[in-house]
Amino acid sequence: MDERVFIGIGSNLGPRHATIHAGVRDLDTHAAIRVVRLSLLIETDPIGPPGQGPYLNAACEVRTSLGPEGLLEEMLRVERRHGRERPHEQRWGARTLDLDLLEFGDRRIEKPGLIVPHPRMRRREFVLAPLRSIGWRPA
Ligand code: A4P
Ligand code: MG
Repeated sequence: MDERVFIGIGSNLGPRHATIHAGVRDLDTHAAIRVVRLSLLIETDPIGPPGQGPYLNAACEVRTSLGPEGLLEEMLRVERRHGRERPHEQRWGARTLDLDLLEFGDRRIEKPGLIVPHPRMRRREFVLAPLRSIGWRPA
């Protein structure tokens, strides 16, 4: 369980608080994932297409013995379990639960389905504000 990982969390559909807490609990329930810190849940204005409600954003720090692909797979599974439906969505549209892999140790990954560190996190206040609340800022 030695890789230090940060995950960005967002929700702007349904019971946002409950969904975020349940999603984090689901991650922690996995035998190879341990959530060590959860940030404040911060309300933010939506960036993207008009007509969506405000987001709750958060971030968590986890330790895992999974590789990056294995962890992403589990994150996508948790999103689906909480009602995330991708085929109907427009880019940056409303979603029940979004889990983004922000950093995975000091690894740099650029594959079609996985880019780490997350390319947009440094310029997004909705990612940075929760991270600040757990005392971490991207390098
Ligand atoms: N993928 C590649 N790299 C990663 C990664 N590091 N972490 C692939 C997670 N997924 C990654 O994801 C699409 C595909 O990206 C995944 O299947 C995975 O294989 P997605 O969740 O459908 O895409 P997304 O999160 O909508 O896209 P993106 O581009 O990561 O979105 P952003 O830039 O994070 O924007 N406004 C507020 N206030 N708060 C928000 O949280 N979020 C977004 C999404 C827009 N506006 C927002 C918020
Ligand atoms: Mg995402």
